[in-house]
Amino acid sequence: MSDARFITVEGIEGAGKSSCLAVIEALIRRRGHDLLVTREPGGTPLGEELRALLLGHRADGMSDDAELLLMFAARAEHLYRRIEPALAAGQWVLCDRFTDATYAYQGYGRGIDLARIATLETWVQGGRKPDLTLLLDLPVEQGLSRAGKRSAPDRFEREQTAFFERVRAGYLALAERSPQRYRVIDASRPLEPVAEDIATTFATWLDGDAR
Ligand code: Z5A
Repeated sequence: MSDARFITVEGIEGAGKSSCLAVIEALIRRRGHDLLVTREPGGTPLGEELRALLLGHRADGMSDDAELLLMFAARAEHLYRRIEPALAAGQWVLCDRFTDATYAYQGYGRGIDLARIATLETWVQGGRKPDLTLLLDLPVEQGLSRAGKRSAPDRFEREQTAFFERVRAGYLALAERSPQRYRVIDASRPLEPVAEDIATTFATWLDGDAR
């Protein structure tokens, strides 16, 4: 049986996912594992086209249900073309966001019933879930301030603070519900201690309670 693992990284705007993904990637490669690094929405040619639709601005906006279904359409393609084949071939998968982002943003953020998301999750993923999810948690104001220093905001980044407060609370609720799978990292600190915490957390998970 393959010992490949599926690891996801989550967090609100400006949590520092990109920086932390590089740290985790280095840790996994250092242990000699073959690795696919990917992201959602995206990760395939069709998925990247859907990402552009999802993040882009339209004069007439986008309904919440359309947004939810496009997220899962991109995910179905991603699982079918990249994630499942990689895991089956023994390759580890490190993914920047996955279905927890749908619960957090479309569920807690937009207010879509979580049971409807769960139905789509079962349909698209069967029993597939990440083995480990690192949640980079920090206060919303701090995240928005970090993110604000970057380029022009996308459709999600233009949401108000209250939206991101709901998303953050949603992530923390998800982490509380699945303590076996989640590790919450205090991402409000400078990058160096955050990276050290990730390294320790990851090593402990790998050597201890991983499958
Ligand atoms: N979305 C959804 O709604 N539903 C779904 O199912 C999925 C996604 C899968 C795009 O995702 C949007 O899709 C996302 C949710 C939605 N929208 N939002 N918000 P994305 O992951 O591509 O977008 P993002 O959240 O903007 O991620 P990002 O670009 O990777 O940014 P980040 O997580 O904030 O990370 P960063 O670029 O590493 O850090 C931001 C800045 O802070 C940067 O200047 C860093 O140098 C700095 N930084 C990072 N860490 C630190 C520390 N520790 N101290 C100080 N400064 C730091």
